[in-house]
This record gives sequence, C-alpha cells and structure tokens, in this order.
Amino acid sequence: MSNSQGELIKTEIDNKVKSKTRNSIKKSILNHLTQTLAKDKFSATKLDMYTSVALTVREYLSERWSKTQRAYHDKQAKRIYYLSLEFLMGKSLINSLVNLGLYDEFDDVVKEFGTTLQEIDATEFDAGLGNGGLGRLAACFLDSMATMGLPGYGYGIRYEYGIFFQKIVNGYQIETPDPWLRYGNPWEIPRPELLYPVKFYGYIAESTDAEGKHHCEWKDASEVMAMAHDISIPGYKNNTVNNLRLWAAKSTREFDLSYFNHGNYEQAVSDKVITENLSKVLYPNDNMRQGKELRLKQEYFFVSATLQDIIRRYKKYYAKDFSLFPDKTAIQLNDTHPAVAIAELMRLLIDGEKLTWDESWAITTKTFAYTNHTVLPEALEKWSVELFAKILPRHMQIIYEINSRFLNEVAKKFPKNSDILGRMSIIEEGEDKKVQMAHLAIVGSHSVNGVSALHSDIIKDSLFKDFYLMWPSKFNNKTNGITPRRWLVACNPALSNLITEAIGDKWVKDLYKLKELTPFANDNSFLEKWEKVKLENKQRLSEYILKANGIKIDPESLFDCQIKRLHEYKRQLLNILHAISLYNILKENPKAIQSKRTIIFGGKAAPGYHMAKLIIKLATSAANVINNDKDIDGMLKIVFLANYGVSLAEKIIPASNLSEQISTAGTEASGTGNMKFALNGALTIGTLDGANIEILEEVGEENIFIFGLNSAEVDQLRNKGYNPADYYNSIDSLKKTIDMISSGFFSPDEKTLFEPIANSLLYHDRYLLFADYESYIKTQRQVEKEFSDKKIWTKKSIFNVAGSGKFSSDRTIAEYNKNIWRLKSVPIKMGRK
Ligand code: MIF
Repeated sequence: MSNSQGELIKTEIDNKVKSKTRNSIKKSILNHLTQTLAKDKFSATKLDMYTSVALTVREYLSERWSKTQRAYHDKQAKRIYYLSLEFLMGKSLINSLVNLGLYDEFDDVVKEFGTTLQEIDATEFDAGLGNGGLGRLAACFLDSMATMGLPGYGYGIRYEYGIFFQKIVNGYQIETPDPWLRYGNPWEIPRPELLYPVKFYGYIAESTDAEGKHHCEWKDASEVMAMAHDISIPGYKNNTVNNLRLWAAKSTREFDLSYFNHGNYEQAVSDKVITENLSKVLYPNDNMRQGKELRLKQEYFFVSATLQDIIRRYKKYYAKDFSLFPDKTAIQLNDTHPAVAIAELMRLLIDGEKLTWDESWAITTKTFAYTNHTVLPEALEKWSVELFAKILPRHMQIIYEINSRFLNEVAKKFPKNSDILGRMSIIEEGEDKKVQMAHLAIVGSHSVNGVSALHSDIIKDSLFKDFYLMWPSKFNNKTNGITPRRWLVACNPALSNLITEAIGDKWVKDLYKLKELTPFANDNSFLEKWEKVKLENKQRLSEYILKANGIKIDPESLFDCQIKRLHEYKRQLLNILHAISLYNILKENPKAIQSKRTIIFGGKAAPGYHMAKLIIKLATSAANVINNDKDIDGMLKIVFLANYGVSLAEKIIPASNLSEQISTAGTEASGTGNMKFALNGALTIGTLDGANIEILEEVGEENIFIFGLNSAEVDQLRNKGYNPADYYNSIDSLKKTIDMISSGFFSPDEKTLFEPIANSLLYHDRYLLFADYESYIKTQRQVEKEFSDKKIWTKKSIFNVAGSGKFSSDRTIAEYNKNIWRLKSVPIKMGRK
C-alpha cells in the first residue's frame, strides 16, 4: 500500500469516527433537552440549550474522570494537593471542548439546533471564585497538571457568591452579588455522602493516662459539616480528567434533630442558616488582609475537610502506617491562606492517629510546600492570638509548641543574636499578640518559593532574610505561567489557527515551539494575515464597547489596555496622569502625536478600598471630559469597562496592542496578565518589576517598552528621602495635570471630589508615581511613533508571541514537579472498559 493510500484510509476512518461522534453528541443533547429538562425544540430556551450541551460534555468528562481516578488508584500514585482559597475558573464550556478535542464536532451539531457555540457560551456564568491573579494562577495550574498527566487535586471552597458584579453608575463602582449558582451548575457533581465534621471554639481537656502518655481532647466545640462538590479538570487531548473538590458548609444532623427535641424550631433554623453562611461568600480583597473572624473560619473549614479527605484516601492503601505519607502526598499552600493546615495535620496525626510529636513533625515538614505571592505588608496575614485561640484552641497550643521548638533551633544557630528571635518568632509580641502565618508556613514547609525571579530574590534579601540565612536551601523560585489552552487556543482562535498553519500545532503543549514563528516576521504575506487577525479582534471589541459603554472607538487606533484589580501599587493613576497630559498636548495641537489612542481600563476595587474607588471615578470622569471634547479630533478615547473578570479578559486581550504593566518596581510579585498580553501579540509598556523582567529577557529589549526606576533605585530613593513636591514643582506638565485634578476640572459639580487623590500624591506618593512620570510620558511618545509604522509594530508583535514560550504554566508546573513534588505522570488510555 502506498503512503497516500494509507493516508486516504486513515482520513476515511477519521471521518467515520467523527460522524459517529456527531451522531451520539446530537442524540445526547436531544435526550437532555427532552428527558432531563422536559423541553422540546419549541419550548427550549437558550439556557436549556446551554444546559443540555453542558450535560453532554459532562458525559465525555465523566467517562475520562473515572478512568483517570481508577488509574491513579491502581498505580498508588503520589498525589499533589493544591490548597487554595481561590480558583478563578471562568467559564467551562468552550475550554472543556477545546481540551477534549471536540470543539468542531459540537460546533457542527449545535448549528443543527439553530444556534452556535458562541451564543450558548454567552449564557454561562463565570465561576468567579477568586479575586485576581492568585486565583487565576490556581486555575491555570489545574489545567497544566491535567495536561501533563499529573495526579493533581485542587481543594477549595464552593462559595455560593463569588467575586461581586461590578456596575459603573454615574462613574462610580457599585457592587452587586454574583448569583452564579442561580440556574444550577452543570459542571459540578455534589457528593452528599462525602461529609466531614469540622470543629470550632470549645476548650482543650488535657489528661495523662496510666502509661504516662499525655492526651488532649477538644471539648464542647461547635461542629459544621463540609460537603464535597467535584468539578472536572480535563487535560488537553490526553484523556486525563483531574478533580477540583470544593467544600460547602452544612449544619450537622444532630443539629437538625435538636430542634425537634428542644422545640425551638425558629432558633434552630436561624442557627442552621448562620452555620451554613461559612461558605456563603468570597472575601473580595486582593492583596489586602481584613482580619475577619469568618474568614479565619473559612480557612480552617476547608483545610480541615481537605486534610481529613487526604488522610482517608491515604489510609485506604496504608492503613495506620504513616511512614509513607510524604512519599505519597505533596501539599502546596497557595499563599498563607491555607497555612493553618500545618497545625491541623499535626493535630490529626498526634491527637487522631496517636503519632509522637517528632514523627508528626517529620511527616508534616516533608509534606508541605509554601508559595508566597506578595511582599506588600498589608497583605501578609496575621491573626490576633486571642481570636485564634478562641476559634481554634488546640491549634493555638500546637503553634506555641512549634514556635518554642523552632526558636530553640534559631538560638542554637545564631547564638549571639538576641534580636533575631523576636524577628523570626511565629508569634509577634506586643499588646495584641499576632500569629504571623507566613512564619508558620515557612517553618512547617520544606520548600518556600516566590513567583518570579525578582520576587524570589526580594524574599531572600529582605522579606524573609533571616529565614533564608537559617535554611538557604528551602528557598527557590518558580516563575508563574498561564495556560495557552484558555489564553490563546480558546480565546483567540484566529491567531491560534494562523500560528498552527505556520508551524504546526505542537506549540499547544510545548509553548517554546512558538520560537519557530521568528522567521515568519520577514514574510510579508504572513505579516498581513497577522495584522488582519488583530484588526478583526479589535473590531469585535469595538462593537462590544459600543454596546456596553455607548462609546464609538476607532478599531485602527492603538488599543492601550490596563486590566487588573484596582490597587494603588499597580498605578492605574499613573496611566490616568498620562491620559490627562496627552489630552493637554492634543488640546494645543491635535496633530502633535503620531497615533490615535484608545485607553481601556478594567478592574474591580475592593468594596472598602476608598482610594481605589475614587481612582475609578477619576478614570470615568476624565473619560467623560476627554471623549466629548471636539478640539482633540477623536485622537484620544478613554473607556472603563465594567465587571472585569476572566470572560472580559478573554475579549480584551486578543484585541490589544499595548499592555500596561506599570507597578512600582518591587511591588508586583509576578503578574500574569502581562504574559497573556504578550502571548496574544501585544507589546508591553512596563517597569522592571515581577515577571516583566523575564518577558524583557525573552522577547528582547527592542520589542518591549521599559521605563522608570528599577527596584534597587526605588529602595535608594526611599532611603534617601523622597519628596514628590520636588517633581511637581519642576515638571510643568505634571503640575498642570495635578492642578486640573485637584481644582475640579473633571468634577465641575463637585470641585473638591478628587482633592484626596492629588493630596495623597503631593504629600505621600507611596508608590513613586511622580518619580517615574517623566520617563513614562517619554516612553509613551516612543510607543506612538513605533505604532505608526504598521510593519515594524507587527514584526514586534510576532516577536512577542515567539518569545512567550517560557510563560506556559506547563513549564511552571514541570518545575514545581521536578524540584518540589516529584510525581510521576500517569498516562490514561481510553479503549475498551
Ligand atoms: C500577586 O499580586 C501577583 O503579582 C501574582 C498575586 O502574579 C499573583 C500570582 O502569583 O499573585 N493576592 C494576590 S498575590 N493577588 C495576586 O494577583
């Protein structure tokens, strides 16, 4: 048989399989419409269509899920448990189809029903169970673990309300609840039989038995049940389907019965509601601790249920022999939010399994690894000892014991240094003593990592310097990454197809392959296709903006995007200062710049963060004035898009030309939005902060716009004594801009509205906006100049994509696995049952 005959036969078989698949997809969707939902094609709504399609996808997932779990079981594989209070999953339908390799088949079938996948997708709610980068990173990691065939499990909370919906009313942010479960969630499987009790409050009764052994019993505690809900995590075209287990709070059965016995039905019902409030809502703060009792209870609730579940799974194989526990179990702590797990595992091993302290401690420290995500002091978790001891009395005892043994070690290692004990203690002394969760996490883990090269250096050189000197080999870097499946294949199909036409499709699983795009930057017809894809994405976003904000923008203009949580350190304000100063330039001469510009903002502010909310109001107010000023001839438009989240990011990023990554050097641990933009062909304007530095290394300095002070210069300036007023007094355009803000130019009805912003800059400027202002403005003029030469810009866009290989979360996860978890990947074969 000749080669081409072979090919023909293969194609024919492929087509038969595909048509069989299409038939069974169609049958199943119909079945769900008519049987599960009791509808027909006349009465079916969009939501019914979505639900039926999702339930059909779920059948494919479930089959693979069972196979995967069975394979892990049969191999007694080592597992990695990723504990996170946040998983920012976004929507599941399109992503599942892409990963299952069934997108085209479903697309065809759905059209036969008179709709499209895009239309159905619009019905899905985002699973917004996170705030920002930290939660989205967890979601990308799950995708990579599954794609790499690693036995990875996510564990978190099934919040009934995720991150709030943001509306912009009269220029202000208004928060409304996110009822993402209102129409049910076809992606989750509730497991009412999987229930664990979790205790709070009460006291510890200590006793010594006849053999002289010491025992602790947690008495009079109130109990909440944790009920599991499972969500499938499909790998990319490899049949692996991993599990994300989210816990919901339920009141106990005894509780339910007690109202019969005591007759106080109303009280019992209201107590039940209070108990179940535990998993009601996600705290909407990013990079900011709040110190609320309910939050500490959430942290312990999910940690305790998770560890009970992990131990149950381990004991199925090894019964009471815990010696293999660290060989079979790796636990990664996503920030300190789940750090109480260290004390909880000690408690379960000592009080529950009757192991000795030393045995338990050896197991604990070999099992846990901790990722730090921030150096901002206001984000580092500290719990008052009083509150901690009230809620978790046994854990407080255990932490004191861990601390006392640890400080003995410190004293031995640094005998002549008495200050160091105070600095390193897990307990911060003072009037209101605090448990410093990062210290607990470091002491109880065998690995501590930062999330970019710079951030990991800062951890070693300053934030955790003493700990680094004590245990240098514990500390390591794992530069963040993003999944190319969601952040290119699914969100930018046109660019994804163009890349595949040029270099084949291996890049989806091996992102370094994108380097092969480099020579195509010299191919004019390729450049044209690249430009066309970007322009069409921009047209689509322009239509969205017109619908959402009523603002008409020019798709040919430079799309300049800053989309991320609102935080002073991220310096959205610096971007606004630039917009205003550009407006002033254009007011004098609309022809003064070389490229028309559209500045796009998106981002939520924590509901209690007043300055961040005022910055949103300033952005929308400046937009109002500037967008409606005929003098500037439409050369500048500003758009603030409401309710930024995963789904909106998927619309904006493929359409952007310029990615704003302008945090004060040394403040943004990594950033991951920066990577998503580069992967979709936007050029970065940024500081030497977080992963920007590594993007610069990968794409080359000609293909990125770097400005401002580096982190060493920031430190120097701060140490020397920084005076923002000096800059205000010496830079005319800055002075004019600040004066316009403070004098009410953008708030004519409320002249003093933005005074607090101007004053905080003039008198404090904690994030050194004034120091970086000139350099930023100058660099923006350079951006316009380069954007005006389409061909050069497009080449640079290609070089950015070609240089994005390092930023796949597959690479990140491979590093975690090689250095920290050490799991074997488990291939999943489908075949016969
Ligand atoms: C960091 O601020 C961000 O720089 C990092 C943080 O990229 C991300 C993931 O590592 O984690 N509370 C936080 S920490 N929110 C984030 O986005």
